[in-house]
Formats: sequence, C-alpha cells, structure tokens
Amino acid sequence: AKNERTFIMVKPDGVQRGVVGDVLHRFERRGYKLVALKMIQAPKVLLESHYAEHKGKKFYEPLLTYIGSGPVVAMVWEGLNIVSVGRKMLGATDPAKSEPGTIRGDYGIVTGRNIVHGSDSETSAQREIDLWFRPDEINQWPHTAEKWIYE
Ligand code: YYY
Ligand code: MG
Repeated sequence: AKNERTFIMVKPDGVQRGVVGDVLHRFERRGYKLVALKMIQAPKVLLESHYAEHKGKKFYEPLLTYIGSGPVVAMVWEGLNIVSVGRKMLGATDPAKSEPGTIRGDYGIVTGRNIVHGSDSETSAQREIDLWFRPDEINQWPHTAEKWIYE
C-alpha cells in the first residue's frame, strides 16, 4: 500500500559523519514521503525497548552505549513497499557485505558502526514508530508529485 510506513534512524556515527542530508536525499529523491523527523539523544529505556529482541546477546550493551552516545535523527517515511525497499537502500547489517550504492555500503566498514537503522517488517515498523513518535508528531500531507511517482 502507498501508505506503508517505516522507521529510519541515522545513528550517532551517521550524524558525526555528516550523512544526515544524504540519507534524507536518498529517500526523498526516490519518491518516498517524509511524515516525521526529529533529532533526539535517546534515553536508555527507549533503546532497551527498541532493541529488546537483542537483549542478552554479546553486542547488546555496546550497541546501547553506541546508539545512546549522541543524538540520532529519527524519521518516518511512507510509500509503496517502503519497509523492504528501505532495507535494500540501507544495505546489509554488516557493511562489509553491503553493496556499494547502499548507505552502509557507501559509508560503513564494521557492523558496530553501521550508520543507519531501518525497520525489518511492517510489524516492527509500527512498533518502532509508536515507540519513537507521538501520534501528533506524524504529519499527513498531500504529496503533490504523487501522480508522477505512482501509476
Ligand atoms: O536490523 P539491523 O540493524 O540490520 O541488524 P540487527 O540484526 O537487528 O542488529 C541490530 C544492530 O545491532 C545492528 O544494526 C548493529 C548491531 N549488531 C552488532 O553490533 N553486532 C552484531 N553481530 C549484530 C548486530
Ligand atoms: Mg534489526
């Protein structure tokens, strides 16, 4: 559906590396619609909830320290197949396995500093959007180019 949504986040390393504009540009130029955006230094409880599926794994604590180490740029993007296409645009979790042309493949070297996050399913997208944004932070606006993006 054209109103499918995903949660995309530029991690603190992405902010420090100056890739916020590029991440926005990639989704924007593809034709997706930005419906929410904010910069936030996430409190630990939020990160524990966001990464709950990884609790107990060896990378869990370093991951929370890394993501909590500085502000992130959190966003919600909308469009047809945005969850799966968004994951393709990010590249593989391990940047060494990411194709050049993907965000991680263009900017990253190691898994523990992989620049961006993107929801892995429509169910996790909904969960993550609800976690990071209040309903009034999500914007409804008509995308005037929509008729040139969809047939
Ligand atoms: O969804 P995605 O971010 O691509 O990967 P996940 O398997 O959900 O892991 C979340 C996050 O944890 C990953 O982006 C980096 C970090 N991580 C890690 O540091 N080392 C691993 N072996 C696996 C994941
Ligand atoms: Mg994941």
